Amino acid sequence: MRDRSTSRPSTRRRRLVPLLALSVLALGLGACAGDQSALHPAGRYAQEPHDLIVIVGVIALVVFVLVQGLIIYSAWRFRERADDDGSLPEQVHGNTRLEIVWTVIPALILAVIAVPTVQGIFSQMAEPDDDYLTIEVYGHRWWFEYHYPDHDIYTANEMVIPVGTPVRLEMTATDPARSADQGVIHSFWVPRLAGKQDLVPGQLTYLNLEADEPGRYLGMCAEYCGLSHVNMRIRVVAKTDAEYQAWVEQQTTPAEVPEDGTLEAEGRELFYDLGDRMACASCHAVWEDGARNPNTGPDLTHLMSREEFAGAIHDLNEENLRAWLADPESMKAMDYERDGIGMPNLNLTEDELDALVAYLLALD
Ligand code: HEC
Ligand SMILES: [Cu+2]
Repeated sequence: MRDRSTSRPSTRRRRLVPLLALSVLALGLGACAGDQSALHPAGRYAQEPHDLIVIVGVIALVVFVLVQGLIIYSAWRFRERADDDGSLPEQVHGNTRLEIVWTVIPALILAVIAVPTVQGIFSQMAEPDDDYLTIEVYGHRWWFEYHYPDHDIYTANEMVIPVGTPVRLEMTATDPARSADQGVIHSFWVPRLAGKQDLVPGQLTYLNLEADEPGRYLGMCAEYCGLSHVNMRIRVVAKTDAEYQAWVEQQTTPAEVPEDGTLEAEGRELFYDLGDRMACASCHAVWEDGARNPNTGPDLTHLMSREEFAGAIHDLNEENLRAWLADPESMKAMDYERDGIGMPNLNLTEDELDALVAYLLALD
């Protein structure tokens, strides 16, 4: 009786181990196949790191099989036998030729891998040969801002690009002159479109990307940058040439000023003046005329042309917008009082919320 009760759980545990290992493997492989996988490249700049992963993976597999095979073979070949006389196998100390061989082979492997690796690093950053589009990328705590110098478009969270055109990103972290955010290092990573590159305060870094097919490509900040690092996502929206031209047209058109007497017009007034509270316009630009300038927060001129907001973590709809304005910190981890970073709670009344939400929803 006693024996059975003690042996049972351990057998069960032994059965659980391979099951657990299998589920971990399945989870891991599942992650590799997803929308955000470097193993599923969607353009030439993602193809390079992908091919490198394959080359290194194959070499690693060969080394793994060889070494493990030798270990298993030795364990089996020199196993204890019933007719052992108890004497030890012949003991040897060192083998110069063998040691040179197993030092030279890895060195050669590394030298061979270094060639495509170094080439790849440079091609991710070098000026593309064909005509390309330049986009300036600013990493803020905790959202990405995009500026298109050719059209003077400012936008946030979603980077819109034309398919089949190389895009050259000129990246840096927050300009301290613009924000209380003194700038920390972020990293831009959209696995299906390119390699990964840091955004460094006070310095420009470069990264090329390109999408072969229209679609939405997911990415994220890949360098720990504080409280809401995990809420700092990237969406690259690749459009056909015609769609992209239409987008440029829309973005280079100033925002419409709502008609007097409407709820939207009331919202617009509040946007510029909230009495003794900080006005929205002290951090956000809605471009109506004159020069287009960036501000501390995301540009809202064509807010509703985007699908997501707040670091691309929330769907952009009326309900979420209202919740955001009512209490931003309930929607995204940040502490404006303490850090001066992010969006403060402006204690808006229900009426103010109605008007501001109506105004924002009209910014398309
Ligand atoms: C002190 C500066 C500040 C003030 C004042 C402020 N905001 Fe913001 N707001 C921000 C910052 C910073 C973000 C980006 C937060 C993030 O995503 O982490 C933001 C995000 C937003 C967003 C989401 C935009 C996007 O694309 O992600 C909206 C909409 C918005 N604010 C509207 C308003 C309105 C309306 C007001 C006035 C009632 C207001 N804000 C007042 C700083 C401010
Ligand atoms: Cu970041």
